[in-house]
Amino acid sequence: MAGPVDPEKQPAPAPDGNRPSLSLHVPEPKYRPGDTVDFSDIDIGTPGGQPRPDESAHPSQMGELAYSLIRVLGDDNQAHGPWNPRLDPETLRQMLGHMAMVRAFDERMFRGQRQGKTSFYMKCTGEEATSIAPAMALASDDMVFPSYRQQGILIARGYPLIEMINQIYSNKADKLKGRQLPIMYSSREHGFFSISGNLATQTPQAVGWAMASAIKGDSRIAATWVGEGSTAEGDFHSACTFAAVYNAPVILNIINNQWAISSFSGFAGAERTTFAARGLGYGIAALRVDGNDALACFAAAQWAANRARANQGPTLIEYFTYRAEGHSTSDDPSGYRSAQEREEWPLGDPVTRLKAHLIDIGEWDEERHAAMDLECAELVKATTKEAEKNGILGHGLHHPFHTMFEDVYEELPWHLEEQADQAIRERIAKFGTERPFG
Ligand SMILES: Cc1ncc(C[n+]2csc(CCOP(=O)(O)OP(=O)(O)O)c2C)c(N)n1
Repeated sequence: MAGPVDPEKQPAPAPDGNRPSLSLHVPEPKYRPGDTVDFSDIDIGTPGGQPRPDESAHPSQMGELAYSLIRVLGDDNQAHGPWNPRLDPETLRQMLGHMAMVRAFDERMFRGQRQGKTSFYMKCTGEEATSIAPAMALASDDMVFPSYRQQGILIARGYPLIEMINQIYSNKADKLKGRQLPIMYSSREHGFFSISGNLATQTPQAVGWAMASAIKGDSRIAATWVGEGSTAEGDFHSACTFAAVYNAPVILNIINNQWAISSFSGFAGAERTTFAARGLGYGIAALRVDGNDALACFAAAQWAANRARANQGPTLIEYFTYRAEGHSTSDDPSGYRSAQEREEWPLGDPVTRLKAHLIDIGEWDEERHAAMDLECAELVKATTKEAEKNGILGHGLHHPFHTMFEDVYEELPWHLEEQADQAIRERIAKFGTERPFG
């Protein structure tokens, strides 16, 4: 049987006169499993070397910021340049604490999946700064439309850990009643829009929400997060068009972590230009930021939030980072990329870098850091035990079966009522009760 067609390997058809035969380029990642990785061709610029334009600057006057990298933390662990947000030590420690908590949470939930307590989990290792720093730069009542790798926003906004775990376990205390894939949180009180598994749908929703906020004369802005792979979806481009046309008070964050499961960023266009540069084509202010530098992430988000709040329009921010672990618990990255990539990533680790900065300015030390890590791990462990009382995967302590028919329609349509009755009758006939497991 014929294999997949590789246009580059097809025999060239006979040229028509003097015209060359056409061909396509199919992107191929530089490194595959076992390959030696050399990232020295990535231009990471100099910390502190990027200009900081006025927050009302016209996008056309700041084009270079879509191609360079805004960086603040240097190899000397000091903060440099005009993008230094000059945060006080207490705020820096808080930021570090949120990142440590996300890491501890991710570790335990990942393990919980391996132990069969949940069906699914997604870590954000290496990308913590890209959700926590922007969340801290926004007002607590600004509306966020995240993707599935922004658990850091909920942690930064003080969402109870136990609610996150109940949702991950889909247990009887799960506020979403088991209707969402584990990790697809939702919290109206925390301004956290329901996560959608359909990639990029959150981007036009964020723009629409921001437009509505402006129409109502409100002062709250919106922010959305989307993976670089997902920017290939049409929804993202509709979002950009609406944001630009109506000068919507919105921040479009692209998390470029280099991989979309096993597809490298080249399949979404990274070989041609930067993701930040997409903004320029729409007339949207665009910033490209070292996503492993928490101070640069904060500064860029603050710049964009001030701009939106002052009716100066939307900003698109590309956070240049690296997905240090698998896409999810269902993924094994050793099958498609070199294990060396993580070690060789030229922008280091966001937690290590912020920690080193705090130590360098005399506001932190190794002992306090170790104690904080331990405290986070203990808290997550204790909360996990608490959540387990409400049930884990397969233990049947979930919401009653018939609730799947509730909350969608104000009045249940007749055909669903029929289905509900039939399902409950069959369940009782089989198990003698509607809730055979508890
Ligand atoms: C519309 C749509 N297409 C495909 C998928 C399957 N899918 C889920 S995650 C994912 C990769 C997304 O990668 P990226 O946007 O780069 O985000 P990352 O996972 O790296 O954070 C794909 C293809 C989906 N959920 N929705």
